[in-house]
Amino acid sequence: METKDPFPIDLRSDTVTRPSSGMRRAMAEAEVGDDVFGDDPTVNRLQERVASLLGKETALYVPSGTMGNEVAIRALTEPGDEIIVHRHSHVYLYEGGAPAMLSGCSFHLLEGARGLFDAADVHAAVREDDSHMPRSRLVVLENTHNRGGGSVWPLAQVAAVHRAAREHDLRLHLDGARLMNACVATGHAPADYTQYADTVSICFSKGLGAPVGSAVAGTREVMRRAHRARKVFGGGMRQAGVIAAAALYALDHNVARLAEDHANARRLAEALAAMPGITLDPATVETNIVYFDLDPTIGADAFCDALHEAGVWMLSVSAHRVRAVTHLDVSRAGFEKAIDIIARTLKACG
Ligand code: TLP
Repeated sequence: METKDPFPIDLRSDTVTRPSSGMRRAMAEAEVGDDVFGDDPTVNRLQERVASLLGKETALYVPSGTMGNEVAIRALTEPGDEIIVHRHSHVYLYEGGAPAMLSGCSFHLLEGARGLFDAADVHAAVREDDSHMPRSRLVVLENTHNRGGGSVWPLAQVAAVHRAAREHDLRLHLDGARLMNACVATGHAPADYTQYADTVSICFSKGLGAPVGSAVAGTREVMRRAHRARKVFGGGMRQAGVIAAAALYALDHNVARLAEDHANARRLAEALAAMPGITLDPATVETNIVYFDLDPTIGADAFCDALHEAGVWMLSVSAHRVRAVTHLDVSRAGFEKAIDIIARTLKACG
């Protein structure tokens, strides 16, 4: 594993990683064809690999996590349907209103600590069968939960939510952009979670280090609809084997090492928690995402600007809240350097 430790140290997201030389070699050597005709051998290999990894009949390669979620939503719903989802979920907050725009769906928003909810919340959210009301149709879970701080869904809670959904004949989509983080953190296999989902999306371009690409998986019947939606949404790609090769490389080389990102996140969280002016409980850091709060006298925008200047990049997410995400382009030594810079910047801001 090469250690690049570029400077500045970019912790805004795990999407910022650059393909390693091994990954670039795999991309350069990829066998390709026209994937809209279905004959890119590398894309086909990736799709088979993902279907088997996720325990689903078939999988579809898509350009982004957003498209993976949105083709799944389009495949599982009809216009007028309502989607039951946590109010901090990616599909609601960060996909530009796509379920409304592309699938004609509205949302029923749930509360719950760290992006999680339970079976009782689903029961309470389901609408009566009454023509005045939208039709409850789909539950979306996010694992790990991004805004929830990289939180991991307990398996029993996923099973209970799934049971509740089925009692009302609802479908379930799992936004598994960081599902591999959940698996590495818990030791569960992906299929342990995905057995409860009709469709599941995963991303190669987050902690797995690929430059682009996601996949969505499900039954052949549902994925036929998803495949159609991918074309309609403009996601049909041609010689996509060049990027699918990066995803295959990521699955071969970058899954088990997510444990290092989790350890680095915990180390960063412990160091931040010890700094005056920062509120953070390191025990809440389960995977690679660290959120922390600044004293009311320190604005998150000003703090992040000062940090940026000093060479550590983080995201200001609200007035006094900041996000840092660990990933494979920053080693433990890089984090020690970042911690030093953060402590000095905080002192100057305080
Ligand atoms: N998340 C990005 C931003 O959009 C916030 C990030 O930096 O974390 N599901 C989840 C849970 C995600 O966190 C993301 C990306 C997506 C879906 C969408 O993936 P892309 O960016 O590939 O469309």
